[in-house]
Amino acid sequence: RGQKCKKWFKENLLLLLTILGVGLGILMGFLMRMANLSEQNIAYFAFPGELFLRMLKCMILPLILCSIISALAALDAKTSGRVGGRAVAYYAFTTLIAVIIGIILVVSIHPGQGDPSKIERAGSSRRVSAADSFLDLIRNMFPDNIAQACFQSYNSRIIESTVPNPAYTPPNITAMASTMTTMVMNGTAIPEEITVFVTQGGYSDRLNVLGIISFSIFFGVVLGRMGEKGKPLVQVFTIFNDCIMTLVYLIMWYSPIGIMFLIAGKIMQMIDPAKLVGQLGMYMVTVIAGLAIHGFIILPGLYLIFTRKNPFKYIAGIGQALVTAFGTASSSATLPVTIRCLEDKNGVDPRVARLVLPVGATINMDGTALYEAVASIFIAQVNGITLNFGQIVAVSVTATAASIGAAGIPSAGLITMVIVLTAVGLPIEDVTLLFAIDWFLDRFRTATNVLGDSIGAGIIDHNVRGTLPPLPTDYEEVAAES
Ligand code: DAS
Repeated sequence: RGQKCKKWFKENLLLLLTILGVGLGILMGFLMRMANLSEQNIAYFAFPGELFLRMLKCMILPLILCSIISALAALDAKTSGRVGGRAVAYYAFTTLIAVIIGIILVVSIHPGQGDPSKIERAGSSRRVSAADSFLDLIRNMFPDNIAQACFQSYNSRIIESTVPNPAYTPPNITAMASTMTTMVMNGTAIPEEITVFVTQGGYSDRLNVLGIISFSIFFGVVLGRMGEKGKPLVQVFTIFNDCIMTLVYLIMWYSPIGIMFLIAGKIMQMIDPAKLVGQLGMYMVTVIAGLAIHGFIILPGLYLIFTRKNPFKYIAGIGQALVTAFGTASSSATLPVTIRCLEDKNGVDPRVARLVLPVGATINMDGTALYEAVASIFIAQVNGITLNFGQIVAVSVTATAASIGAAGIPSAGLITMVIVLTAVGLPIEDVTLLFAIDWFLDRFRTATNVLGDSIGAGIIDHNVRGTLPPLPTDYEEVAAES
């Protein structure tokens, strides 16, 4: 019995430390609020958290490239077509269910009180200080995008500080809010510009993940069809992928510290919690209730139906990925951890995990779709507008589409929601009513997004098990090793 307990503890040590990190982060955040630090000093204080996010983001480009290419090259086109087809069908089905849950809840709970003046708008811009240049130096030692780092010279803040360029403000919500508000106020906020802002602008998420994915899919299919001639290159990508996965494992041991500071920094930044709950309490309850129904009932139910296996044991295996999603509020940054958890803990075939998860992390966002449906109908309610059935259908379709378009980065769901508001003629600037609480709700919807991707990979893995060609030997070594 003692042995069993010791083994369990050893296997879950990192998860326990990370959960402890979340708890300490919340405690530290509320304690540090009393110090009333300036926004600048909060950013300095939370710097260890920002480095954690940058380390994970640095893994995204090489990981997506190698995992998709090595997985596709290891499968014949017919099999990967089957795996891909099932993945897309699962994504469409679960995202639509999430949107319907969101709409039913927000219409029945009706959290909007019909008076926008009651809710404090967030959003103030800030100039970058010369001191940021030092932190930028460190930031550039942790490139969050290798491709970018290859060409990016050290962008000194001192030049930037005269003309604060929205693309260079650090990742805090107020900077994003001010850029967003500016774009909204002077009427330039056309959806594609917003999407461009979300995928191209922001603080480091210039990485166009969808572009990387489509390139990797085409390249992997072609490489797979080259047979023996392509083998050496397949080996290169497979070994490259193993190196990245090992780096990810090392980064994961930093997550308790990283997530502690990420959460503490956010708590120190937020406006007065009592005011938040007063103005947006029912709205938060509606969103979190919807995500909980989807995450604890629908997704495990689907897993049980399609695999006849215990869903909660499967979910326990991705605990580290869920906590990382909660801590970083970015499914893309969590992707390396998600892949690792599914391969190591849940025994998902590496070729399925590495093909399905990168695509899922980018286009399958159940939490985001549910959130955008709830938030846009909430904005209608706050403005005393009752949407008719046709508009509700428009909300569900555009919320699904916007969640596909949203990048897996913090607050992507809030920014792309402009597409939904535009579709039903709601005031776009009312997005700023939701900025103040978005950093908190984003964590729940990102964890739901990652859960949805992982459950999907588990169902597809079960579905195609036994029909895949035998695992190539170099994969076996990795599977054994990890
Ligand atoms: N933070 C996004 C993600 O990484 C989700 C969202 O903003 O809705 O999945």
